[in-house]
Amino acid sequence: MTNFMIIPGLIAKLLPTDYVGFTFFVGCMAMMAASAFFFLSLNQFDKKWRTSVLVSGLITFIAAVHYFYMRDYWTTFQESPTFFRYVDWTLTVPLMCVEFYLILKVAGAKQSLMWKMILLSLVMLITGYVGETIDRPNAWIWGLISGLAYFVIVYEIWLGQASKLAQAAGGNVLAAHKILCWFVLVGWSIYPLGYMLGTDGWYSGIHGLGLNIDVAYNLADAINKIGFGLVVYNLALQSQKD
Ligand SMILES: *C/C=C(C)/C=C/C=C(C)/C=C/C1=C(C)CCCC1(C)C
Repeated sequence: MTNFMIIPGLIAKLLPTDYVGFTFFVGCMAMMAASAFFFLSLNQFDKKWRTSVLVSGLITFIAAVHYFYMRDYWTTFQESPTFFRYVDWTLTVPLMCVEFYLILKVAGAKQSLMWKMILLSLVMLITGYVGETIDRPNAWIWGLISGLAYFVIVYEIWLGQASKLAQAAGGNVLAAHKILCWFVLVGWSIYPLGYMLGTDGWYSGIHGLGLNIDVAYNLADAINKIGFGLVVYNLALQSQKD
């Protein structure tokens, strides 16, 4: 490949034509800036909301650390850093499930709801990882199982117990819950699309679109981690005013 150069002991060169590397680079910056924003805003919130905003910051911070590593991995090897991608998600997606629980606590959400969502998210991610790495020939089957777990999460927050709690809470909490539901339905759906771009199956026809799996994942991460965090931040801000 002509796209990179390794000079031992020095940093790898990121070329302007390397658009995958560029999205990793911008991802580092965006996750870092968002973390600073959430952490530095903590003092303005009272106890009740501080944990939620703190978790928003932890999500983008954990992602930032992974992005710095993934950026270097990509510039050095020109290979998808799949393992660390999934390490990142395995830490941050359960934290997003915790966010749902935290904001619904006002309506009496139980920890069992949180654990159920965490378990579903782990099933979704572990089966996805198996399909992308260990058992690639059966990627579509693993993707399907992963997709089912994703579907149950979507059901839970849109129509299940979580949605009923949001209705009961009403006001700002209901409004924020609705937006988070859209993030999960639309924003998270970019991931299965990325998966199909990076694995073979009945859907391989979309490989011709010229999109790249890492660009899809990087874009989705920025939207979902920072956007999701901002919704929680805004909820804390609005609720403090009333
Ligand atoms: C910050 C990271 C987030 C919000 C990651 C979310 C990841 C997903 C929703 C992944 C879903 C997948 C499927 C639904 C099927 C194919 C395999 C996955 C793991 C890419």
